[in-house]
Amino acid sequence: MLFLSVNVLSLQAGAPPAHRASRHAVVRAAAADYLKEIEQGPPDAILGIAANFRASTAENKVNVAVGAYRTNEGVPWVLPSVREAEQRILAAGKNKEYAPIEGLGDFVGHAMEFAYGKDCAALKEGRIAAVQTLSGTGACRIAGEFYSRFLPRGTATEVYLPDPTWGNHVPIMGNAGLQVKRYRYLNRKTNGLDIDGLLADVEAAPDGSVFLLHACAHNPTGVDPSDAQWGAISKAILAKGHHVLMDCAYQGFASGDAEADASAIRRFLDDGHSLLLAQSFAKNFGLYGERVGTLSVACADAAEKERVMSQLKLIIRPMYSSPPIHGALIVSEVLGDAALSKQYYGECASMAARINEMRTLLRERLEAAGSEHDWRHITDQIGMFAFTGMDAAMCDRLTDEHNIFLTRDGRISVAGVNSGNVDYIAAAVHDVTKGKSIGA
Ligand code: PLA
Repeated sequence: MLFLSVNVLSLQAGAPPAHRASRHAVVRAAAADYLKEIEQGPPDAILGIAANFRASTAENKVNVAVGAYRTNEGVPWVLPSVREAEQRILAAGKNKEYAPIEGLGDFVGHAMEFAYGKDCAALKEGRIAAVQTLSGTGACRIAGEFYSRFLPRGTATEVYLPDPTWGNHVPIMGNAGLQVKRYRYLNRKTNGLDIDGLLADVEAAPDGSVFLLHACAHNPTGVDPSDAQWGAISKAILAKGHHVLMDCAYQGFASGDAEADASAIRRFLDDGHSLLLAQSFAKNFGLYGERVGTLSVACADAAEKERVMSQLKLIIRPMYSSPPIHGALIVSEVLGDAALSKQYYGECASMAARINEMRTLLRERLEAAGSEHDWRHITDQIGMFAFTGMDAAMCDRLTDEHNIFLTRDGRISVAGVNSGNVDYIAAAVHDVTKGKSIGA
């Protein structure tokens, strides 16, 4: 088989002598023996389902797996402000030079003001170290690497992730060499925050552990702490000398207002935490495939910031040298222009509003379909997802029998629901959940 394909290739490539092609095939087969031992790995819990959706030929298939915004017509949306910025970048005839290791300075500056606020004292004092990253995933990965190199306990440091959390957090932190632990987050009976469990776990963790917190619109639960609860969490973490990694992948999607959604970040900075922030522009700017984000570190002063910056660059350079520029130019253009920025905030709010309408509609249609479950959590939760309480068997039935593709933890990306498919989804969810208990 190997010989055959090599020979076919060599014929296509202008037929080099057959004996040379065969010799290459033999050499490759021997040298590549180790590849035969490689086991098939499992598909990704989220992106693997997106691949199954693409592969499905069912006409009525529905994708509510990945957190990617869709219009009410069910198609991806490039924000008009983003389109406008792209036109301007094209018209300006920008070159394609490498960005510096730490990314484009203008972009990083705007991104920091977006997260911490234009009036942020720490920014004005020049004590926030910040680098452009390969979106939120890249930011989390560099944060993990930074912790494992520089925290006093290094790779022995425990990093506590909420239970549940975005599935990729676990291997990201594990691959950085840290000890992955969990803290209680969702009370599955009430579908609310398990604040007592959370605070007890903060208290029980070894001093100086890392706590990863979702800045807003928690994925997958859609349950965020209240203001008072954030206050209690902040106090408890400070008392134990823990470090905080805020993962901010949905700023603007919780309330529709990116400023309001930054309140936990700003509170934690003001409270004086040992704080890292992983910021993504994938969802709120619709720049998924552009891979644009930042990692920032709150430092004591400008000199400390310089030292931290030097080390972040030493982590990045051997990994991927420098980040891509296109998405960063777009964000910079939008946030650097008052009118375009205002337009952007409106567009972001419209995405959040459509998702909220779909929450209401989905709950209504479930009730109209005759479901006797209490679906209030669908409208209580915020952000991109509904954490429905369906178990893996129910999710499998939704996919196998109804061609509705979702993650097996019962999470529905509400951004994929629209007025054209909501009745179908509601009827199918009712079908797989009737007579069974959900949640808990
Ligand atoms: N952090 C959280 C909490 C996320 O939910 C996601 C994306 C990221 C970081 C990383 O996003 P980025 O690298 O694209 O900036 N979660 C998605 C996609 C939307 C995914 O799994 O990659 C999800 O469907 O959960």
